[in-house]
Amino acid sequence: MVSNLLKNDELPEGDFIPHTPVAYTLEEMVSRSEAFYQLLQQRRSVRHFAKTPVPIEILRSCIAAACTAPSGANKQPWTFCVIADPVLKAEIRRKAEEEEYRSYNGRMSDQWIADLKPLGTDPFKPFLEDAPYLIAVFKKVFDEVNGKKVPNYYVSESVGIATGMLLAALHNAGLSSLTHTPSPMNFLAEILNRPESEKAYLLIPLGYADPDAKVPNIGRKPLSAVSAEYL
Ligand code: IYR
Repeated sequence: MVSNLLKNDELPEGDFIPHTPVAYTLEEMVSRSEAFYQLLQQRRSVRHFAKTPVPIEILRSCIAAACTAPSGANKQPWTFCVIADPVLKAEIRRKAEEEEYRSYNGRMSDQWIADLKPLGTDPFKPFLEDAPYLIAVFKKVFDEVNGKKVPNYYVSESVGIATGMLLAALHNAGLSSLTHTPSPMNFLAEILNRPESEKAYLLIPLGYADPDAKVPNIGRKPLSAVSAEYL
């Protein structure tokens, strides 16, 4: 009932601070937006990694960048697990390949398999051991506060945005990555001993691309096909 709603001047007050966004000239805005697009349009999903080590500080900065993402009620409902331990990587590969074998041999539709043909994917996932790091992204369906379950909101949207920002940050740092979706991926929470509140969202192998890495010859849709302007 409308009479139950609080009026604006009755709403509980938060703590507000001034915000001054960085200001650019119009020319700078045009050139920065174009340069950012040029940077991102070079990003590719990579499935062949060099075993060359990557300094952990780079990952920490990229994860920190991802965590600046907006989220429902600012709950920041994500955990980014960084895995370099070869034993854990081998276990993750073994479980992922087990699931993927079933997916490629019956769980995925013929149409799905046909749609994946241009990508050249298969159930074998050596990149899960070759990549120096895996980042397992978990969504926090709820928070645990003093033993109580407190809800989070728009969890998939929030974690999707943060993960997109992570991919952009990794690319910006000069690293290659892959958004890998072994399905189902409940095994990740088990292997990594995550709490009940966390559900696996995505697995991101990353590192330097192998110098001989090849990527599929596929393109992006033109802007006219993916946007509509109502000016
Ligand atoms: N998860 C499988 C299959 C797969 C599905 C989609 I949709 C892709 O864009 C790519 C792969 C795999 O990772 O091989």
